[in-house]
Amino acid sequence: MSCPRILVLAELKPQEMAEQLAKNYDVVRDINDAADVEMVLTSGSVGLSAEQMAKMPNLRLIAVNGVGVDAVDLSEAKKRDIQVTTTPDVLSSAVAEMALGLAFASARRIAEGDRFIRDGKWATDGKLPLGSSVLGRRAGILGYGRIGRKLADLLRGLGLEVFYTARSRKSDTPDTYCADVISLAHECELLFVTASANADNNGLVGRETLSALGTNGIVINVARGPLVDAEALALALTSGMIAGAALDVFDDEPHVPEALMKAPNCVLTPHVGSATSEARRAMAQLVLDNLAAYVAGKPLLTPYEV
Ligand code: 8YV
Repeated sequence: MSCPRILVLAELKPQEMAEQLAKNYDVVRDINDAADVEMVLTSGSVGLSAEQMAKMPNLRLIAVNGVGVDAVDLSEAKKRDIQVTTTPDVLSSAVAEMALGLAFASARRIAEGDRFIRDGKWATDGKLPLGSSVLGRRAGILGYGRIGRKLADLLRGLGLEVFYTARSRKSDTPDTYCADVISLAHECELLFVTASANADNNGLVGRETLSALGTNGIVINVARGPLVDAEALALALTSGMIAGAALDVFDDEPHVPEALMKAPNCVLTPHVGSATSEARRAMAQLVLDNLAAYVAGKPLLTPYEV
């Protein structure tokens, strides 16, 4: 029996997971050779557009190796009754610990200190400016889904007081609900962005939110670039309206605005929130399990309701 064909737009990692895929499927990488495929494997950042879907009249399943579906044209998928799967839960710890790491990197000037040494400034310029503590501060979480809640657990474990905003107040948490992002920013000094992105929350963290966060405030974004207004953020950093930022995600990856590159105390990482071998292996396994379920005509393990 021939292997089912699949268009792969984003490779599974680590390598042995890509090998498992190649063993069980006829992998196609050029969309122009994929007119007959029923399955596509993509990632949160690569996604799948309506134009791409149009090239695959038989498409039945979009398997996203990640949780963000903002780059997938969901309305087109719904219109064509194409199923979508994602990889929830298995990456939450990795993304949450990255957010925590970024908070420390910015507050304690870790990335800046590394550059300071490598640039030979320790001997000539003396000391770095003082950093600030993470422990003992008030944390705010924008987006209280799986990743936000995992992060909240970690922060509480470190003794931080945690506030959050989400579509609705949750009854099963000790954390304090804020009705909107501006009241959240008023309450906290470390503002973590973990919300999923959609057309309605573009630039949600903008000038007003940054001003509410205040001069000791630090913004940490591990969700999607457009949630934070990059121009307003660069200005807030340069003018001292806030103290720092740490960003793993950007509007137009892999391009990072010059203003953010030049902004003081702005830590930048290349969208690596889930990029640990443990998380990526678990994500890849879940992708493979969803594909196998689809091929066997069984229910998907982690369907995304479109
Ligand atoms: C992945 C992500 O890095 O899950 C997501 O939406 O952004 C990350 O976990 C991404 O899928 C890789 O492109």
